[in-house]
Amino acid sequence: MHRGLTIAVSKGRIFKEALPLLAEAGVVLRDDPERSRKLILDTGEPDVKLVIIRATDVPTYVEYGAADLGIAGKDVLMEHGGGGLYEPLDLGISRCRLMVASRPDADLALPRLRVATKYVRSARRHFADRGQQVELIKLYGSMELAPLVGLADCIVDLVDTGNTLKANGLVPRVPIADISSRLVVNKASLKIKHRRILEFMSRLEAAVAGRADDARRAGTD
Ligand code: PRT
Ligand code: MG
Repeated sequence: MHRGLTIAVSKGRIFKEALPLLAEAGVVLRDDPERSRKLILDTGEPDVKLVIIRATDVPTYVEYGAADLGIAGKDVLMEHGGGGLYEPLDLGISRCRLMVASRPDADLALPRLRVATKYVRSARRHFADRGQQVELIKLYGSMELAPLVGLADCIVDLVDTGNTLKANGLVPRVPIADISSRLVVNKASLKIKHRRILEFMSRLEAAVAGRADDARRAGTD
């Protein structure tokens, strides 16, 4: 583990929204991430690096200390399972909802309901909490297709605008969780690099609070 800070992020939508927050917290990228194929990006501060990985790998890197900090969706963190890392800050970005969705006429009370999802753990917990026996079918993408081809009775997936569901003749049925991106921290790093990490966290927290103020002001105008 080097002495500076390594921050793990994924390149998709979270990255786009996280960059301005990181910049406000003093972490400015020196490489253009859209153009660069580098997996380790330098920042304006010589001892702070970003590592670019798959969204679902962020909790793993941080838990094992390959990165001190990371930014990951709550959906990914719920699937990973907590305990191995700290989750001190809700960044309020990349918001969406984890939902049960289906064709409008689907009966969700069916015995042995077939549920297709990438979110097997969250789906299992949701139905178990309601005492419902379901058959979980693990998929890695394009969940919306499953009910259309008879693979499943419903899906558990992320919904933002609802456009993807609509375009495929599906409707949202039951909300499971509100999702946003979180800062996660390696437990040993927090002890060893305590001051450095707390300082970074407080700057990031201020940037997030600034956003919330802007949003509130825009809402009342
Ligand atoms: O591609 P890779 O496997 O590396 O990862 P990824 O594509 O899952 O990662 P990335 O970087 O795109 O980020 C995914 C993260 O963004 C998720 O883990 C969530 O925390 C967050 N997020 C927020 C979303 C959405 N909103 C979202 N709407 N991730 C995915 N979607 C998808 C959803 O799965 C569905 O297919 O968008 C579609 C629905 O959008 P609407 O607007 O049509 O409802
Ligand atoms: Mg993607």
